[in-house]
Amino acid sequence: MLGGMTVEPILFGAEYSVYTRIVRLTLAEKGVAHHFEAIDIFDPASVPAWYAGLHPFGRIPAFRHGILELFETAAIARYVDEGFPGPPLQPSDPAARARMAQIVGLLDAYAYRAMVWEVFVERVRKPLRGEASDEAVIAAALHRSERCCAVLAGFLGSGDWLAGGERPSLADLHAAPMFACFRRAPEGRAMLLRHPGLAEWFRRTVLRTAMGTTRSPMIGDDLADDNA
Ligand SMILES: N[C@@H](CCC(=O)N[C@@H](CS)C(=O)NCC(=O)O)C(=O)O
Repeated sequence: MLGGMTVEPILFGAEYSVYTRIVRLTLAEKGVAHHFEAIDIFDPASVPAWYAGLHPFGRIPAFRHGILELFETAAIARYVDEGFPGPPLQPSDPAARARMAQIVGLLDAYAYRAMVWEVFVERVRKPLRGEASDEAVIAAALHRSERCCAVLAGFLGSGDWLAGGERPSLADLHAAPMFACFRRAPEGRAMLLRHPGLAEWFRRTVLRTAMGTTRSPMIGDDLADDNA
């Protein structure tokens, strides 16, 4: 364990949160015992004042391990992988590792807002709240989501995992919670059907990683609507 820190880490976040789920998945895949402290970032009145000291940008998740405090999911996931025993979640080959980092970067920069907020939230969550979906936002986001799917399908090729190799990596764990939301929208499911390799990757990831034990209350069973 890095720095000889033997205390259990604490993850601050919410079970409904895509980014919190990425860290929960990473901790589960590594088998790291930890504490979970709920922070409902979308109910600002419930967020304790001290949380601003942990995450100066007011997002979730945040992470504490002994004296180390971290925010930004990709950094937390890398620390969990490198700082704890358990199966390695990053390729050792430099090129594959760079591809993994590239995928994590593109998911953050180009996929999350389009696939989660502008497709899933617009199409699925807003109607549940009695609000109208903004069709123009969805249409533009589907265009950007298609680019993400095409690029990821290209990286996947005929392999099992996004960064290549025989095992899931942090790239798969970063992508899966975003796709779990995206495919809740009919347009997201239809897009995945047009990228069958990616659809099969999602199914494989759900079945062969800790997706089942880190379910989001917004999603439930990630494969429930497989035939819908
Ligand atoms: N760059 C951050 C993004 C985290 C993020 O956007 N988290 C969402 C929840 S999944 C959040 O806190 N949203 C609150 C808000 O946008 O006000 C990371 O990698 O951790």
